[in-house]
Amino acid sequence: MKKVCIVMGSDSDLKVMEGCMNKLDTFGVPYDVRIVSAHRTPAAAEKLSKNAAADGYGVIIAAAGKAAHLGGVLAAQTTLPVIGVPIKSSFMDGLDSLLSIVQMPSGIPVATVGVNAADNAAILAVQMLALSEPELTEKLAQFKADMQASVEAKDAKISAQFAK
Ligand code: RP5
Repeated sequence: MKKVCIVMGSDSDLKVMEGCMNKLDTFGVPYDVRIVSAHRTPAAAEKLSKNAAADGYGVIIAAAGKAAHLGGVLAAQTTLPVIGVPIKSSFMDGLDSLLSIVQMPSGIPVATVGVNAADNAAILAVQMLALSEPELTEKLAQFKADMQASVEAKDAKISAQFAK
């Protein structure tokens, strides 16, 4: 199975991105974790994205905050899909990160999830890998069924609680 490359702009993004790693673990999807910055280590960013496909990755998840150019810089130099995770920064509650990642120019998309939505980035990555891994499709179907059962149980509980 191809791996996911989780790239963070800083170790300060780690706490949020642990949610991504945990979710990938539940699906049994292999991943590597890197700290590479579009601004502080641009040569490493270029090397990572240019070699990502040959290094066995099927998708890149790029998490960054503030002027969050990491996802776009990685997407510019690989044909692999790149998923961007905007990290909630100290200013603007992450709106700066979100817009920096999502507003890519035509031709270089970054599939952007919500602010701090590390788990959704993992699920989206699993869905991409599932296109060539039937076993992951089965796990995704079970994941959705479990989620549905959980919400239905909450619905039954709350409707009984407020029944008149
Ligand atoms: C971005 O700048 C990182 O992704 C991080 O979210 C933000 C702040 O980085 P630190 O100053 O905490 O290292 O590049």
